[in-house]
Amino acid sequence: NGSAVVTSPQNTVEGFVKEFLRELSFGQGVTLERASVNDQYLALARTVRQYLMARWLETLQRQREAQAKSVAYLSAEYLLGRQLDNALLATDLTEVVEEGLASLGIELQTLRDQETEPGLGNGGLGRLAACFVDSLATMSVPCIGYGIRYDYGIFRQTFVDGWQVEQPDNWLALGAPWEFPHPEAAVTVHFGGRTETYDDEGVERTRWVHDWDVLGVPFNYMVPGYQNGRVNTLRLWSAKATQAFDLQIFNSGEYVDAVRAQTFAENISKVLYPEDSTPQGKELRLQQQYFFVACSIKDFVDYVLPEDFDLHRLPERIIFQLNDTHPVIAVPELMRVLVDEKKWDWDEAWAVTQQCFAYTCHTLLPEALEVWSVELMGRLLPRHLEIIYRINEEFLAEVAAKHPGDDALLERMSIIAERPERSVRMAYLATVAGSKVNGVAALHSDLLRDKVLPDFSAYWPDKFTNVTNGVTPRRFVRLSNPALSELITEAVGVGWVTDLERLRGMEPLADDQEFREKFRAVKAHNKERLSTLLQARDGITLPADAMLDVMVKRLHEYKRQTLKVLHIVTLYDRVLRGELDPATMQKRVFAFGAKAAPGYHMAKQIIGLINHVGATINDDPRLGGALTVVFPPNYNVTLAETLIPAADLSEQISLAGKEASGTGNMKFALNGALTIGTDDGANVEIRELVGDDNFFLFGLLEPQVADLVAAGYQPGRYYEEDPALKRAVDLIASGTFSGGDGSVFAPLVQNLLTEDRFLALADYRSYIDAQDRVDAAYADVEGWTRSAILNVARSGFFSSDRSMWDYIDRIWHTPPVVSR
Ligand code: 26Q
Repeated sequence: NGSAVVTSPQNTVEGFVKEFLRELSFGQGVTLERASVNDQYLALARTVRQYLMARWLETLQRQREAQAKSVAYLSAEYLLGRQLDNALLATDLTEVVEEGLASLGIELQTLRDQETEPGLGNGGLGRLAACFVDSLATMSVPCIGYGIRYDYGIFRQTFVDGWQVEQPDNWLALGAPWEFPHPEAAVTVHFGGRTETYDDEGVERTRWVHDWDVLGVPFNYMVPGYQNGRVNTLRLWSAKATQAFDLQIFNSGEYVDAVRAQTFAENISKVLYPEDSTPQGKELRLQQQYFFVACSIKDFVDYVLPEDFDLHRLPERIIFQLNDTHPVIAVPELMRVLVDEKKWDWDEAWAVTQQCFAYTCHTLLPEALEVWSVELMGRLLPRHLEIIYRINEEFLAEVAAKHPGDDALLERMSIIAERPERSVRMAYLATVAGSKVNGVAALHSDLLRDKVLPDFSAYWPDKFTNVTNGVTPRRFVRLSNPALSELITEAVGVGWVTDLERLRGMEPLADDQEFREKFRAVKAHNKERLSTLLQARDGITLPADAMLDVMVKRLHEYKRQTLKVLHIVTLYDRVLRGELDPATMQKRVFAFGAKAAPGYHMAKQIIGLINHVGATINDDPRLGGALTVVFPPNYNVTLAETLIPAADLSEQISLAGKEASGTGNMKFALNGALTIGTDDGANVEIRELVGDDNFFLFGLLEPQVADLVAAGYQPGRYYEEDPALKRAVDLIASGTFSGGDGSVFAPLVQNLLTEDRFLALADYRSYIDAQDRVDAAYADVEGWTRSAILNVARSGFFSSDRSMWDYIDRIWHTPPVVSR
């Protein structure tokens, strides 16, 4: 038993201090007296991970023995957030460490704040992957997360005069104590070249004559379960130039060029693409996708499985879950391995491959569906393109046999699109290859079935299913909201951390006056904590006793940050016109957090608008501080952890039918904010669960949106017919927020009045009326608190543990491997 060689340090203050001091001297090479905060942080991280090591090795061992089926989660993004606190929680070491550090005159919080979060994702999809691997570890389900170790994660956002400016996110600069590099286990990945056929003892086969290659170096990360002795693995791949690559170029004698050429290979894992909704079809992006997927398949087949494993039984041991289409190139890659390398027949390879994949779709926007031009794919991955063509041929032949003569159907279902450019439709490939296809919220799965992939769902009705997203209660309640956690534990016991439906036990306490007071004290405490953070982080001062109204998410037109701005401007206008008295009106702080894709000009305009409106309103003495707009830059997981627990109101105002699920919406409800939201994504399920009385619904329903668009939507008519809307738009257009210069926001205004793709103007009146109801409800302190408590008590469904059970039950069939 290999695990016997590792023993954890003693789980006591003395045991911890001894190990911490050893890490400082032998790991960091410094004395306590001379150690910097970073030295202390790195030593602490290395000490804490020691406590996880025996469990990690034991988990691997146990899994090998059990020969259980594993989930291989394939995701181009993992938005992990900081690791230290999560590791302390998993090992239940927080108090020991706090005390031990204090005995050395060190504050734990100072070291927590030294950690740079790994921002290896854009937003919802990447954070979801991080929640899922947390839940699987906590549930003792075997899982390997596969992804890319980007040298640079999502950019650091700064504002210059209110406009977004991006800075590189050098998250590795101060050391990376949570990763375990394994250069000796690197795998080679090929690119380019051509294919040729050859005679293999009378059988004609194809081989790929590749042109260049790259090494994939695995970096392992621990994924600790919550106090259950289990540690799963996240394996992120980093690109290195190969020897062959070096030699080839160095031999040409151009030494300096050769060294420079190395960086070409290493560019593959250099940077995360910061787009999250309109993929640009960039070559490097396809290289990234193939790179990590090829490494992962090779890793699983050659190293994770036993040496003599019969690959015909692969579906008994693995399910590759495709996190959106980004890893779909894994499908032709597995086919290539089985057909070209293992020399299987096409049909038997296809039968196995189909059982090994399942696909999750995360979007409804047509422009977000990934396609790759045949030209590019043929140049980079010629053999994969051939395999995709063959998959398509056989699939269409099958469809044609069932629907003779329906050429239009064949054209619609073809994996290869002919227009506007011949290209591969990755979502179709995933759907054809996957054993299951799921959406991420009930409404989304319905729309996916009926609007995005209607021909496929008619063809394979049983392939389509729903798994509503969830979030991990460890990070997003237990760690991020200690005060609420204590109150919940008082009310229902400690079990809720791994069994979130137990929050239901709090329901009766919504009617308990004393409990409501405690609940309000928790909110007040969290606002205080946020206030302190924003002051230190950004020099932002939050006014006291205001409603905290929060909209945090990526900046996108479909999410409608602009609608939020129109509300703020309307309130401003009402005060200026004397319709509202700043002395008596509901005091509000509007908090925004949002990054715009660097090339998305309209999104950047909207960021500029929010900041300019904020600057004007915050400074206007006529408002007497009744309205405040704050927009701390660089919203990330770490900021979310302090911001969300302080919120009173959660803004989930996307146009109905556009937000696949949302997961921020769940985090807010679980932390006792009320939602103002449209009938979209998981909002639908949140409202059903928390009840109509505890949710502010507004806006068109999805079918109404479809009808309005079909009838020819004219935003100008709403502008003309609603005087308050007209005044709000005119204030922006006239330069009120841009020093009198109306041209600054002219493109945005013009777009709203003539196009307004996401119907902000159509939902304006309904939104404003709902906001007025929010103000009235907030004035009823006891009623509001009651609703907030009910939001918490009824949101247990949104644990990612429940999502994982649903995947296991409907898609994966991977039972937990329990401890001996
Ligand atoms: C693809 C190709 C090229 C470059 C970038 C991309 C790319 C990267 C990231 C495309 C999409 C994304 C991210 C999408 C995303 O985060 N979607 C969100 O997923 C959440 C989890 O399911 C949902 O809750 C959100 O509704 C959905 O918007």
